[in-house]
Amino acid sequence: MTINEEEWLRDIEKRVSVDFFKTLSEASLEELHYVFSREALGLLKNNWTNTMHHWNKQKAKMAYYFSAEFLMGRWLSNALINMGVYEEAGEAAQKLGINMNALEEAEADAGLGNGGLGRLAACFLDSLATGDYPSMGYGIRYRYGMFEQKIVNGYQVEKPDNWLEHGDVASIHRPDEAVEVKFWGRVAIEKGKDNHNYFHLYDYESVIAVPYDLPVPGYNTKTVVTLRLWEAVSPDGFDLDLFQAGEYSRAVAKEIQAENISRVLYPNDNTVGGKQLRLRQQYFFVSAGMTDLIRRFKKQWGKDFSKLPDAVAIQLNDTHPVVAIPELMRILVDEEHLNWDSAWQICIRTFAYTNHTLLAEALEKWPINIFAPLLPRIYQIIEEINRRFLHYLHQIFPGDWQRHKEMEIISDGVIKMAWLAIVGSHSINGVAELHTNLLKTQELRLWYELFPDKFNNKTNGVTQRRWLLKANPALSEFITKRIGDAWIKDLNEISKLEAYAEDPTAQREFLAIKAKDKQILAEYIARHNNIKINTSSIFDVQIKRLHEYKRQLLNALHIIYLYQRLKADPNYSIVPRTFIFGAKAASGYHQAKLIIRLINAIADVVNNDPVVSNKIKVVFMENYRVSLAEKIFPAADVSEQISTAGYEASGTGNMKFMMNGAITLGTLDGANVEILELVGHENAFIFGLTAEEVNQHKMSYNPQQLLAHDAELSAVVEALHDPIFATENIHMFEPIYQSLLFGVDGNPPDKYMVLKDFRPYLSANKKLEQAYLDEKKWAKMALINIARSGKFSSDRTIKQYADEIWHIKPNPQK
Ligand code: T68
Repeated sequence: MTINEEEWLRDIEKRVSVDFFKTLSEASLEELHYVFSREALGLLKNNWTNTMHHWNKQKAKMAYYFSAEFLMGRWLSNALINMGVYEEAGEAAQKLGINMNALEEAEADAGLGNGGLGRLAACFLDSLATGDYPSMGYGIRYRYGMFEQKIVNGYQVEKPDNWLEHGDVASIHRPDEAVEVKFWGRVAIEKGKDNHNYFHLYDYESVIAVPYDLPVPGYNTKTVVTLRLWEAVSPDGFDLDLFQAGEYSRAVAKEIQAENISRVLYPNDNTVGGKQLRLRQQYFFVSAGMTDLIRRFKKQWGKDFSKLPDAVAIQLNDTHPVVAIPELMRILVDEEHLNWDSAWQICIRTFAYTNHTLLAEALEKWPINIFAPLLPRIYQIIEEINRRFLHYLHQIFPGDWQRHKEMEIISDGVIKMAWLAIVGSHSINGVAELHTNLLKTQELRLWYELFPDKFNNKTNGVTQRRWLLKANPALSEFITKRIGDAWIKDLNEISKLEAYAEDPTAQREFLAIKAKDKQILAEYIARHNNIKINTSSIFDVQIKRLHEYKRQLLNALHIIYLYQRLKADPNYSIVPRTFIFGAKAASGYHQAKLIIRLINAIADVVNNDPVVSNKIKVVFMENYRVSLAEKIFPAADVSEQISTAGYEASGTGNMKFMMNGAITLGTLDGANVEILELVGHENAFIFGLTAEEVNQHKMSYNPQQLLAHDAELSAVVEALHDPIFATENIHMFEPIYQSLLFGVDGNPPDKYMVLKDFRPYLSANKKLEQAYLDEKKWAKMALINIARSGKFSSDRTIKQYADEIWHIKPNPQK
């Protein structure tokens, strides 16, 4: 693809005039960014429409990715890169006196996701498009995405994320494709002429789902995949009569209630709240998506629904979209009049489910008293699925009542969405080898015994186009100069870089690039945090959601330890290090928020103490998000992946660090295990309990005993009461102290074994420091990490989903 510069510039000027009544010089950066984006949209328009036409005409089997979250980040530069016109667009911008970087910075992130799960969905779309796979994403167009985080006096404060403030830069509003979604109401049964019972809903409330389509262009291909996000609107606006009567609030109440559905993203990762609005969100986008895809199916295949599993594969991203299973049953049985058994077989063959967590608090269980009134017919269908499933269980395991009880989809007043997902799908996958094995042997053991063939692993991946090519242009050039650019579409190619791991020139050049990337980040930190950092220090980075199981606390305690050592002995030798954190805590997660406060307290002390501040610095980066991540990964030397083994399903940040030449300091958890398998202990710093050991220690572990034998560690923990950190009052960090020593909220003391892993973490840190001192050795390690990161491309992951679960093939336009 190319840009006709003259035309492009003329169009831009015209758009500025038509859309904003301004001249180029009057337009703001946001406005210019908007017109640039619409111009880019124009550029891919034909490829986009042709992609869908092509697949429709070919009746290609489609994969639909249903996800409550798509953490897309910025659109423009990524789209331009994939379209192959990034440079040209940059030159055109230059002609207008605009810097492409500034233009990029004017774009708000589409932060429609919490963390790993949402970002995985975004990487998958990039890989689907690049791999020419017939596919689409369905989700929710949240009016407000992941909250904006401010740090005020060391505390996290949340602000609404008004990401659409300057317009929706990249999507197309499609009211012509709107569909109706029904809530509440009652179920009527009617006898048909054929003497069958037919069900329908009456007295329901309608909400209209209006799609916004976001194009995701593949890299160096004509394929453009659509992400269809639904917005909720009221079917009949507001109540004019009430308005006339001056009852303004009541007049708009219905409208607001409808719009509330897509108002805001729930900011919890790895926990569920069980709020009715959340369920409304789930059914809303699922029902809209199902109606949409059935409509498309019928255009191609008419009413031959036996063809559905050959035409459609649906991937359920965690349990959030699992109501899709009873929703398809409702469509097939109630609307299309299939008999239950054929409909059920179609369902199973169509659906596949991905599990993203082993945390009990993240497993969705909907109370019947919330679910049944809101979705009465769907509830009936789940009851029927459950009834038939129990019947089946009785046949397979007669008399095994305990097992039946544990596997019931509805029990103890709740609906277990994961159980429904397993029963209604033909594939259940975990997201890393270890995670899948733990699912099989622990969390879902009974299910694995019942349906061994349904279980499979799909180790996560990330798109190298955003996380290496776009985020780290200098390193990308370094790689391409040596091995060509095939790695951009096939990351296995990157293994060729290993030939340069011991090449002195390559090592020197790599270190120079890293130094430059660190310099860029240091300047950002100087501007935003007003902290001056030493760019030759180790950049040690932990960026991810704040969660106790991810153990930012372990990292923080280590810094306290270093501080105490340095204070006690200013000559204590350590390699200068900058500890960089970025993390949002769910707004209701007090313990996590307090850990942010603690990190900031440590930063205040350490950064302002002349005795230590030339050796260690601590930086908490505000408002961690995709676009900020793109600035941090390239500058990292060390990748902190220190979750308690068995808790992090996979992790994907670990992979982004690896591609950017940072060394993993991590536990044997999630995909770290697979990174270690590839690079070996000589190229990673691995420490701590294994998942198995964590399990063994659960019963016997006593942190108080441990502290009694470790004066240094004890002093570190006591620092939580030290007024030098606890500046507001000495009890401000008491909940952290309590949770470590006594356990809070019914949890055992130090549930995540922070103290148990402290000493091993310390040793790993020492080793790491030593390795860093040897520049050549470090460069070699980094180059080996990059060269062996091929497995962690989401292109590989998507190919496995396509081949092994969806049975779809690449289908590019000619
Ligand atoms: C993450 N899960 C896993 N959940 O924690 C991570 N949860 O190990 C894995 O790499 C990643 O998924 C991709 O597989 C999440 O991010 C959520 O964000 C979430 C959101 C809502 C409710 C529950």
